[in-house]
Amino acid sequence: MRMLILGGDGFCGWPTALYLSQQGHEVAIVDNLARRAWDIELGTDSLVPIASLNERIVAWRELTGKNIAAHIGDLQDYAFLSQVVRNFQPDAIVHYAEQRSAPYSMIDRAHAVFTQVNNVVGTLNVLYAMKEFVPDSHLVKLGTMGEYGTPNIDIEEGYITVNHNGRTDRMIYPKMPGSFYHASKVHDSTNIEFACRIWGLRSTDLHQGVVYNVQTDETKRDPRLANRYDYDGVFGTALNRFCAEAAKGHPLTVHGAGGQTRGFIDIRDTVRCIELAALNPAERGELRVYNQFTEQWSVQQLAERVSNVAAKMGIETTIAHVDNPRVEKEQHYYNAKHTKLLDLGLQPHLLTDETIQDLLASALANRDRITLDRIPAQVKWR
Ligand code: NAD
Ligand code: USQ
Repeated sequence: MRMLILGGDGFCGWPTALYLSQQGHEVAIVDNLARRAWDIELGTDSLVPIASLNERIVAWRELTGKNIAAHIGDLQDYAFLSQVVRNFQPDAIVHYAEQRSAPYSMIDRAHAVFTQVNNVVGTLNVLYAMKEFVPDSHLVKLGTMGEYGTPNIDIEEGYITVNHNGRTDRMIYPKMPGSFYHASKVHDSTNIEFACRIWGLRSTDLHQGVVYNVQTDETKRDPRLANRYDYDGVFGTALNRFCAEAAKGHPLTVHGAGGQTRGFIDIRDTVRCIELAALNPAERGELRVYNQFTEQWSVQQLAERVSNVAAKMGIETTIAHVDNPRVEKEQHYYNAKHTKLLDLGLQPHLLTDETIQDLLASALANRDRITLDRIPAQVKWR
């Protein structure tokens, strides 16, 4: 298939581009390299050194003989985006290219506005480019489990049947996002559903949980192919962050009580889910929603898992219940369905001690690159 990876220089996008190329698909990347600029803005960097996008692509070509085209530009620039889409004629457009940090979106008004404009306008431009130049193409859009929030009922995969005053309808599952970033994904989902309904586009909205682990079979093949490893208080996410904290001798930063429960997925399953969705496209006019995670954990459970594995490796850790910078439920019901990708053939990598060990080993090897004062999560929701 011809696969256009929007955001193909990022944490999920780069390993996806390599995986799809390895599977024999024709891959092209669009990215404006904004993520690298946000590291500079925040005074942080990937824990594992990463090569430039150009060096990455050259390394892949040298190793495999396979070419990945790169187009550097912004999704908000419709002339640029529509030209790439028109020329490449993708069978599937995999859309990762958004500002994806909840804390970044909560820094202040300017960062909230930037996040929503970047994400919502970028996605609207993708929809218009599809309508204009590739109406039969399939949009594989990365949404987030955080669109649903933490309701006190089971979470379905996108839709729920509601009985109200004697009448019944299948409706979009209610949303309760936890940050202006998560809200931008809700706005995207609304626009995508509308575009599918009125223009007959096809899309799969992957409501992905928190991604953990860093490297895939492909990114491990050469240091120049290495994936980014975020550990800082703005872009670092639970589990990977706990491993970096353990390696640096920093207490594991559980926010508040630690009963916050989320869906989690290994990066090696992320890349496979994208291929499964692309190989089994939605119908014209259809918006499908798949919940893309494989296990649910509370942050306290994850901190304990990391702490136990670290102990076996001779690393002493403490778990600190820091004041929660966010406004979120710290103890709650959570039961989210996630069978649709399994039905398509996903064979999950469940969280093992070996994966935690690998993350700890990688963080230890790059321990000197961790800046202690970048670790605390300082962005407050209130
Ligand atoms: P990332 O920040 O590492 O990658 C996103 C990439 O998109 C970056 O390379 C960035 O430069 C690019 N980009 C952003 N805005 C752009 C624009 N306007 N034009 C062109 N390029 C742009 O993020 P990630 O962790 O790889 O996440 C990818 C997607 O998956 C995001 O949409 C995110 O919301 C979603 N997601 C991520 C996770 C996770 O845990 N990382 C979990 C669920 C969903
Ligand atoms: N948390 C801690 N300690 C930390 C970091 C986080 O307790 O050091 C807690 C947070 O308070 C939250 C939970 O862990 O309750 C998850 O936070 P996170 O930073 O790991 O992830 P989140 O902000 O939810 O965002 C990440 C990605 C985002 C994606 C989302 C999937 O950055 O792009 O959309 O995971 S989901 O959580 O399902 O919405």
